[in-house]
Amino acid sequence: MSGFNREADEEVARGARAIVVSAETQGGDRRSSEARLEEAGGLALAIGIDVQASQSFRVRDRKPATLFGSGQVEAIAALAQDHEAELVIVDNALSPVQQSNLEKATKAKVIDRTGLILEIFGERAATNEGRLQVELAHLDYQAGRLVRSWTHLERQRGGFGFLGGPGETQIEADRRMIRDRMAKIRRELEQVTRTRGLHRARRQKAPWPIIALVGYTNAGKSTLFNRMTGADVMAENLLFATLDPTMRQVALPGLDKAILSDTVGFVSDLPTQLIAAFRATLEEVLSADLIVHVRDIAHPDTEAQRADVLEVLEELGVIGEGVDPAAAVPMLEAWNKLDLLDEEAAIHAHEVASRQDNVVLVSALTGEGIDLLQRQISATLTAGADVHVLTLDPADGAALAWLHEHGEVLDSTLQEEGLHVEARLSQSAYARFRARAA
Ligand SMILES: Nc1nc2c(ncn2[C@@H]2O[C@H](COP(=O)(O)OP(=O)(O)OP(=O)(O)O)[C@@H](O)[C@H]2O)c(=O)[nH]1
Ligand SMILES: [Mg+2]
Repeated sequence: MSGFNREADEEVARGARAIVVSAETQGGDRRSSEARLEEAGGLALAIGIDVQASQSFRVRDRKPATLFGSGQVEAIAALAQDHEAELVIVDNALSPVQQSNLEKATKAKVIDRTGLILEIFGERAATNEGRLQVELAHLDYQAGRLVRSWTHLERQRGGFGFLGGPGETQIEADRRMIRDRMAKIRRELEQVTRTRGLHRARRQKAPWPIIALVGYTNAGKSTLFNRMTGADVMAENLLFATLDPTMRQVALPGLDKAILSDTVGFVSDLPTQLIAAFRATLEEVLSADLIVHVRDIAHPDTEAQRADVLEVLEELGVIGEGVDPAAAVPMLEAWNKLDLLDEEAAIHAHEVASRQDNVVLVSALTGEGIDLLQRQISATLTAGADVHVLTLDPADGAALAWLHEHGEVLDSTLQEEGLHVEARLSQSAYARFRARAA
């Protein structure tokens, strides 16, 4: 990323020596502290940071000034010194005050989990849109920090009543600059989204169902995508290997044509700024006809990861309260990395999966179960497909476009009561169309 924002918040250098610490609060977590630390280490590795040591600390109540207790802060400072760390990664969310106090205590640069994830996304963003989205998220993150330290200064100044001290002027100027830049990026993003809207309109002429792969980072989405489409997108043992969505045609039994889309992985505590910035991209992907939730079934935290993914999907309004289950986008779970399970675990997984009709066990690596997954995808997409005769408002071009995108429009004639459309729709598409019209 370029621009002034980098000067305000120095870049984290590749190869920087770092330690990772986390504050473990009681009962607040779905996964073990080791697993969390390991994941944080993986995130750091994703941008080439040289992690020397990691440790988690039990924190009974979060200290507003430093998050950690004073003895713990000393221990962290000693750990940083022992390892000559120039960077301390705190795998929690830090307030600006906590961050700056910890920097003073450790004499190292301190970044929190959100900052780290933003760094990774900043480095990975390859398309113009991706770069804009990440910069927007980063600015949003910084703006929050400036606002808070500004009120903090204001309070310090107390009731003296003189305005425009040097600090305040600087921060106000920074704030204005950030606001202006954010507005500019939003406009640019709108432009990009409009252009993409055109692409989408073009695609509507060829009404193919879209299948979206979603899942936790490193679950194997890109590997599965490559396996099913014969594509060659980057698939690596690296967190957030994929950032920009990719779409490819895919051959499925009994279907003329379908589009498969690979997209950014999720992670626990995905910064809200990032979800907001990526909403446009994700929404397009998630307006799919079918979501395949790819899970790393061999990962010790597979259940926690599943819950994290569902949480993000809920935040995006794909599932959860307010979404009529009948009108929700159908979802399948692909339990991936089957090859990594030992025999006993594999038998157990098969047993559990066989009791659910929306689970398929696969190995994207060996290809096992892929044919089954493809058949299941076809079956779900065509389930209960029926020809419906619908009457549309002739002025409602969007409704007709929707039918083209999610079903097969067989005939349309303009009549007195409106536009009569004959369309073949799957059960789920029909339910979604009715929910949309209501
Ligand atoms: N053993 C095994 N490894 C797999 C399988 N599928 C994927 N992998 C490995 O898991 C790692 C991550 O795979 P990706 O396909 O990049 O995962 P992703 O979900 O696209 O990850 P992000 O793009 O980072 O969100 C790679 O090292 C893959 O080789 C599988 O079925 N078995
Ligand atoms: Mg990927």
